[in-house]
Amino acid sequence: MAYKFAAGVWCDNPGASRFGEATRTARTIEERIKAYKKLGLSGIEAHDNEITSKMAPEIKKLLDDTRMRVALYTANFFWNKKYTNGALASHDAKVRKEAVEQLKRAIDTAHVLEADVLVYWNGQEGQDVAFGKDGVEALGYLRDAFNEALEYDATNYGDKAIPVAIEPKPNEPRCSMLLPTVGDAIAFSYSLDPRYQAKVGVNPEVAHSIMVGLDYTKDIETAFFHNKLFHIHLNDQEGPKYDQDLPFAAVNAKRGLEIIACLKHNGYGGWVSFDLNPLRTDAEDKRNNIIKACMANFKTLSAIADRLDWNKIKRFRRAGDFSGLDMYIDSVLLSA
Ligand code: GCO
Ligand code: MN
Repeated sequence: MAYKFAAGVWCDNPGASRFGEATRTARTIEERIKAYKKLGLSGIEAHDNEITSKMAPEIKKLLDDTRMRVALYTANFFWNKKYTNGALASHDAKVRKEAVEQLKRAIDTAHVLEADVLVYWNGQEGQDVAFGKDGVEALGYLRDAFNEALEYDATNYGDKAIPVAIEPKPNEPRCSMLLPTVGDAIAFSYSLDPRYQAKVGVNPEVAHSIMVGLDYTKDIETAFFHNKLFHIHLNDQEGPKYDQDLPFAAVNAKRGLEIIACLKHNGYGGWVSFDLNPLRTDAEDKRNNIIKACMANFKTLSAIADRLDWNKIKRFRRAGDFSGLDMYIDSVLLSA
């Protein structure tokens, strides 16, 4: 099966962080699109401050010429200081109104770019200190904002209304974030106007599940069960710590194999998309190594997943022989 690979344009960055200045030059969006094409990606992802509404028609032309697509488009609700204490779910009605307007403009631009999914990442929605926010109130604001944006899309674009995927994250940048897990995001989707509930799914990210000790495969299985796996952000993470955005399966190959096997087993037909942060030590000519690593790991593990004998796996499961199962999986993985 041929997979469509995509990566965020933010994954090719100059390497500046809270703790150190840039170690690489900054590339234009056009340069990044061309570089991604060369790497073998067929999709890009972007925020509304990376591909603005003004840039969109030109960028769309370049994408068409290079036979690339926008896999994901999203409103940036975390960078601007007006969103320091939240955007769509802010306690401040003026901020919420501005955020909803920004979301409607992002929907318009997503249509110009013919993006496949509109993602909502929970960014600055949350609190840093005890008693910091009334979560019930905040979820209500978020629900109202979603309903307004979904209504806008349905009214203006009818059948072409774009699917929305919520990307949950438990913490970072806030200490406790609203919609921390895949389960929370799916439950939230059922609080929306029933006319639009089927339009809203999830975009689970490997690192975001591992950060709080959750199992990514269980998260995507839950999303499959609810028909809500609209998109995926693959990467890896070394247990509960800050969000690392490491190459997919670079830390845990067996879990990577399980993720791919789960995607295949459940007939996932969407984008295989990577959300990454290249190491600051990667110099100019190594800046896209992390994307290469993801594609190589995915392809290698995908070939191994095809060699798995599902009848055998089911027999081990039925017999409750989980050490036998683990030895079988190791034998397929490690003899590859
Ligand atoms: C993170 C998030 C973001 C989002 C992106 C798209 O850094 O924790 O993963 O990278 O995926 O902003 O909404
Ligand atoms: Mn992500």
